[in-house]
Amino acid sequence: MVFSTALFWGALATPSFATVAPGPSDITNCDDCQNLVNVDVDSDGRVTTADLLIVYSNIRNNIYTAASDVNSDGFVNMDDFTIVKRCLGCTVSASPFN
Ligand SMILES: [Ca+2]
Ligand SMILES: [Ca+2]
Repeated sequence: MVFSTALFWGALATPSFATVAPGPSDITNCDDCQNLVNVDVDSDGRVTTADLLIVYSNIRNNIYTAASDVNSDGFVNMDDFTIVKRCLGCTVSASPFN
């Protein structure tokens, strides 16, 4: 428990964390969708409009969930939406957050 708390605060204190998060322009193919981000928001193994709608709904309602924060930058915003949009149709591993 102490160890995981330290990891959590360590991640928050790292100033470069947000700048290294992948953005929409980093997503060029399904390999990027698999390796750089966690785009399977509903964990069904595919990237569909259902994933897109979950992210969109969370943006609209100002709800943060780790699963919807597909690029893990601490925010659920249009970057996440655009990344999921670019990955539509890809088969990926399920998000570790669900
Ligand atoms: Ca999905
Ligand atoms: Ca994000």
